Amino acid sequence: MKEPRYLFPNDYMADPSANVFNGRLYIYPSHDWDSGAAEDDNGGHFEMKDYHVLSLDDVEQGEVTDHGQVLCVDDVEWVGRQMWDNDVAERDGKYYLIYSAKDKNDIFHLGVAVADTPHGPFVPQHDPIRGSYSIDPCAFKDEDGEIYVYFGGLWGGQLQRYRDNKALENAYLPEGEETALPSRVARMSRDMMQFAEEPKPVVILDKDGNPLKANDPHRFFEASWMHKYNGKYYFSYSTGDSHLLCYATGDNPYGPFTFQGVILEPVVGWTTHHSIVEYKDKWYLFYHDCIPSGDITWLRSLKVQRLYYNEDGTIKPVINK
Ligand code: FUB
Repeated sequence: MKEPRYLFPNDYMADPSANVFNGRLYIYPSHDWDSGAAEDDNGGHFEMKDYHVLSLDDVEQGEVTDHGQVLCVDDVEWVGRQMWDNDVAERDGKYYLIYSAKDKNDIFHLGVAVADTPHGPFVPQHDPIRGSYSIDPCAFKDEDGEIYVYFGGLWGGQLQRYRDNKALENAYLPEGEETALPSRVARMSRDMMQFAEEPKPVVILDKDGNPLKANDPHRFFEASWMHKYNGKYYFSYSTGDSHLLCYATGDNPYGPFTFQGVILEPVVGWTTHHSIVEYKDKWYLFYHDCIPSGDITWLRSLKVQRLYYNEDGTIKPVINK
């Protein structure tokens, strides 16, 4: 695979969470559309109202199956609008879709919906996960069977409204030399319906062991992803307003993680969001850009490219041609 592949030219989709279930590759994207909402710094133009599941068995040239709509805003009692990024994890033969959406007061939470197959349809819980907030869940299953959800996003993702898992009276976004706001991680309960613990900060350290600062273009903004390679934990994320995909590595799912480098330079479009997965002995980066829509930032297209590691375990930067 020499060139990146656009996966689904039939429709605009973004934020691909790629997972392998039963030997097939499934993609859980956000479903973009043109709602007519004006663009703003809080993502008011991302008015997504449903999810589709895509699957394929050959990433490089195989046919992509669209399993159709698997969950929509009207299916969920607590959701008001904006179904953003989602991901799926399997436990004991059931598939749990964890998604971010705004409640009827315009506050983001994470919800759970359950299915018997990886392609749904997914039956939603009546209420969001207790104590959940912000956006962009990544559901990571470790080799011991524990499932961890990484989440959080700045600006429209509302993470700056919380400290120590409590809502602040006034949002606070660190600036300059202050420590950057971290993503969060929580282990899921056995039944996958709740957090099994209070969410913890995902701390990213520089090579000197200091937490990344708010003015660092490599600091966390949104789009957490976790994968494991050769026993190491790779936490990757988007830097939002500096438009990079970066990664940091650690020895356990909670971190701390040490910053390693940039995976992908800015793509066409404001947002950048990805997942990394091994399928049929090859590693891939799934992401999106806005080239097909002519740089309309809320109409994004899914892409995939091979991803390679160096011998020392660092990731070779991916060139987005
Ligand atoms: O798709 C809506 C938002 O845009 C996601 O939640 C962010 O990660 C960004 O891709």
